[in-house]
Amino acid sequence: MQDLSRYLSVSPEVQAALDAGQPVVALESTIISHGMPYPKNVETALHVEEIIREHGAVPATIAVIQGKMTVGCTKEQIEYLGKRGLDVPKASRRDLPVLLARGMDGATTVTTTMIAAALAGVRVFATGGIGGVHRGAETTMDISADLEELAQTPVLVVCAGCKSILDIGLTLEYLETKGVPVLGYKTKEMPAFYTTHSGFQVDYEMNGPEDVAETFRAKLACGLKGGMLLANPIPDQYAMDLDYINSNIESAINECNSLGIRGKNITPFLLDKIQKLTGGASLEANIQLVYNNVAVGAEVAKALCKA
Ligand code: PSU
Ligand code: MN
Repeated sequence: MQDLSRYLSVSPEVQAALDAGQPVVALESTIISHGMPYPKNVETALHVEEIIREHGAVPATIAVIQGKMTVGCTKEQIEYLGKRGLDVPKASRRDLPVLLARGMDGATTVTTTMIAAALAGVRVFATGGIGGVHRGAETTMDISADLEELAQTPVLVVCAGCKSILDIGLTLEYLETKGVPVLGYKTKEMPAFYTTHSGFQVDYEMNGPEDVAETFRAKLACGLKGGMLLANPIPDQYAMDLDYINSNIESAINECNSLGIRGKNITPFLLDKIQKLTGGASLEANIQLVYNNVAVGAEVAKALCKA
């Protein structure tokens, strides 16, 4: 096998934390380049790192920078990813070999952030939302690579559930088939990103970071392939009105379909459209739920580091 250092670069701070058995939380970069507008994206990404530090863990923002999976981006790199926005290619598993071979940049999705985190030895990753089975997938076959990654890569992903741009029921069915535990953080209901209610149940309710860490430890110890999904509901005071957000999601999906948007452009298009339709209210909710998730991610990473 080729020397991985040609393709993987771990920052000195993250490497030192990993070597010392200290908690590290991975963060993705598609949310920076494709998920939020500049400069809110950069402000959010930097504040997320502060929150993780306040909780006593080390943040590791991940992106592909000049052909290297970079685990622990610098402030300057985060600023660059945020400013260049959509000009940074969205990097999923299938894009990775080309970006690495050509020395290109890439914004890592949940999928590629998990890949780089696992290669570096980072076990916990916090973000906003994951990709899933899209509505209408029975004809389009639009199913995010994030679900396959959860099935094969040993990283715990903290998210706020899935948005109703997805078919939440089918996403849960898919995860069940793939053997991915879907855990609710202090809830029995699968949260729906902007709202705490979806009408679907999670597999198990977790009562705190230790409970999550103990469950993940058992999975790893037995060599059960793949990761786990921890769904953490948006705090009540930031949750949006269900009918309001759903009607805007509906309009965004209709426009997406009538414009014939396809493939990897669908999710970024919908996120942007929803932000515009709600006059920025959905962006504020999105930011707050990410803050909430990284705090839980840091606590779980700490619990995992205890013997
Ligand atoms: N959902 C969000 N915000 C995001 C994404 C999803 O609420 O930024 C991003 C994540 O990076 C996720 C990706 O991994 O979109 C999924 O894209 P696709 O649906 O094309 O697989
Ligand atoms: Mn897709």
